[in-house]
Amino acid sequence: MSEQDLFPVPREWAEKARVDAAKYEQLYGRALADPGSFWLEQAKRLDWIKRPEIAGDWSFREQDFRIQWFADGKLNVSVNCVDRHLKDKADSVAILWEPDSPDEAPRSYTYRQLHEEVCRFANVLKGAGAKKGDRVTIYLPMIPEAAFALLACARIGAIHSVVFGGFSPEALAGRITDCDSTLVVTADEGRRGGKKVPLKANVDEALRHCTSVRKVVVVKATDGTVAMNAQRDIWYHDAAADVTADCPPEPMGAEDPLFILYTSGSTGKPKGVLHSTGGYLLWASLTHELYFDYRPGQIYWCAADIGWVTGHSYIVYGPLANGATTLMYEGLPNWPTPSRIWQVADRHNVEILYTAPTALRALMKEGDDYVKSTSRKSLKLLGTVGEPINPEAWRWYHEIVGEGRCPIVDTWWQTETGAAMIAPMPGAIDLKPGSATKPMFGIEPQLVDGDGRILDGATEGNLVIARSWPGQMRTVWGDHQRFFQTYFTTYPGKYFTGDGCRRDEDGYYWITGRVDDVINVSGHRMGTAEVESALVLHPQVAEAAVVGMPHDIKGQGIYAYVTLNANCAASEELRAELKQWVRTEIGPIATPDAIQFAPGLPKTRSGKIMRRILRKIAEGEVSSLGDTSTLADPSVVDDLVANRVG
Ligand code: 6R9
Repeated sequence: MSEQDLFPVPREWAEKARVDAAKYEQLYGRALADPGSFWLEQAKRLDWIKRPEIAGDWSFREQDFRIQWFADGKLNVSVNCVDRHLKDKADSVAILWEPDSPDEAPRSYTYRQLHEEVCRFANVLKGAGAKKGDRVTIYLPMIPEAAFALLACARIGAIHSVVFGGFSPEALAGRITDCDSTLVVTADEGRRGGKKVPLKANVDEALRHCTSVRKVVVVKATDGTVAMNAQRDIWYHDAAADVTADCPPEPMGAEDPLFILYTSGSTGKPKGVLHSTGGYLLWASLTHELYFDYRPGQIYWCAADIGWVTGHSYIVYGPLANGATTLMYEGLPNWPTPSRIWQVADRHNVEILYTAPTALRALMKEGDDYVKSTSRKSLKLLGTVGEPINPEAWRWYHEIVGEGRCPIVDTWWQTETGAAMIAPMPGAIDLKPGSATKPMFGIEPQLVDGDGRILDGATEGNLVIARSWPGQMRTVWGDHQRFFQTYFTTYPGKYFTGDGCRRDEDGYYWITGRVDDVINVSGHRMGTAEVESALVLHPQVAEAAVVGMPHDIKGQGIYAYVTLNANCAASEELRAELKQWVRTEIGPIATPDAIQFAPGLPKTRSGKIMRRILRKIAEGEVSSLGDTSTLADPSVVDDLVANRVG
């Protein structure tokens, strides 16, 4: 299949579209020409305590750097996601929960029940001392209480920081300490693919290194035995029995923080990406409705984990702001069988499914029978996110899973952007497999060369966004300078995404992947610097350099070059030990796929590691290493090539 394949908008989609091709062009033009009135009108989709009179107020330049949206508005996010639907949707299902094991019964919560759960949870948090502006770290499995906890924080104005349940105690401790969380919400254990995850024990371990935490609220999820510290730990079910289901929402400024979410960058420790209350919610809600063409009554399933931004924006905030029925799944797409994801879709009559290319590639490998043995008749639209989708996986998703009838909505965005930025609006944009297609209203993408020159027409370059949008992150928690430095100095006056991108003759955008030292493993961002830091903590490691390597299922794998201390010998045992070491330091998702012991790394005379060469070797492209003459010791390259792993 060639990249030139075009899948025109089906007639029935164009006819019923909220936004068809002509309207897309018109609204896209208006949002750029008259952003003030456009965004104030869009803001009406939210319920405000005080409706804003100003839209964007921003500058990406150093002298007056600021990003604000709807700054004079006041609202509460939990009211927008719950209370306002009580008028006409109290008895429709808000959250539909599918447990890890198919033998267990699903659970569902109507908007009325969700209201009660959120208020009760909010009162428990208050009882544990949380108040407006406090940071609450949430380390939970994919259970309904995770959604309640997020909304409960929003209700009282506490800032949540969700840490993915697969992260290690060390990674958790770092994220708790960075934002001085006073409260942690966790569960006894998590369950995924039939395996238990000792969440509470991990919290206990993490808190040996943290001084800010006063209370730990523990949700009983599996009934596993856990140690409880009488001064510090509270069982959620005990505390919930002692509070009422009445909790007045805290009025919040649109610019007040809603949450922090840590994400990997190209340097140093993970950054606490901070999102706002008003602009973020507007962006999540608008993009959820338009990109998934969400209609009342539809069952919508975003198969991400709440520990990632996709879970925040497209399991919780976007769909609930729109009064949707959002399905939350505790387990893995391929357990206990590679049919599970489709079985879940059938069981709940899912109409909209949103997942990641890495999951599709893994399922594709198992063969079509696992798909064809299921019905999938309910499916109407299929979304993807997290990394570029290769045309083979796109075609499989379209032909085999969707039987040719479902548009594939490939959404490009980032933790930093809050919600989707470039994607095909299903009634408006013809599809090209592998292209995220066209920008959302108000998004002005540009491609620039290394010197920041704007490239016109069909071309390839670095992807920047030339103006602010409501869902943009507002700062890096505790380090506003790092925020400016990371995103606005490479190409002054523009937001730099870190992604490379091509634009074709039709103005379609094709994301080509990261151009910085961030790798994308199974759709999860990993800073190579983080893995390197973990490796050099090992007593036998002198130096480490980590790069991405191509991987059939994960998209990219982690390839680590390790130089040992003098007197330390390379061995298979040590290789296994180092892999385990990184797992323990960061979490299973950071486990290196390959470790090559290297007596020396290719460095310039000024001591900089030439990653370009290391990447080529990891990719197996040893015949095109380019110029190595500027290396301090060109001979190290021969050793690296000779001892390549894989
Ligand atoms: C939402 C999310 C962001 C990075 C981003 C890019 C890659 C995400 C993509 C995509 C091509 C898509 N990415 N979606 N690349 N096509 N549809 O994934 O956020 O975890 O912060 O990752 O993921 O490289 O810069 P995050």
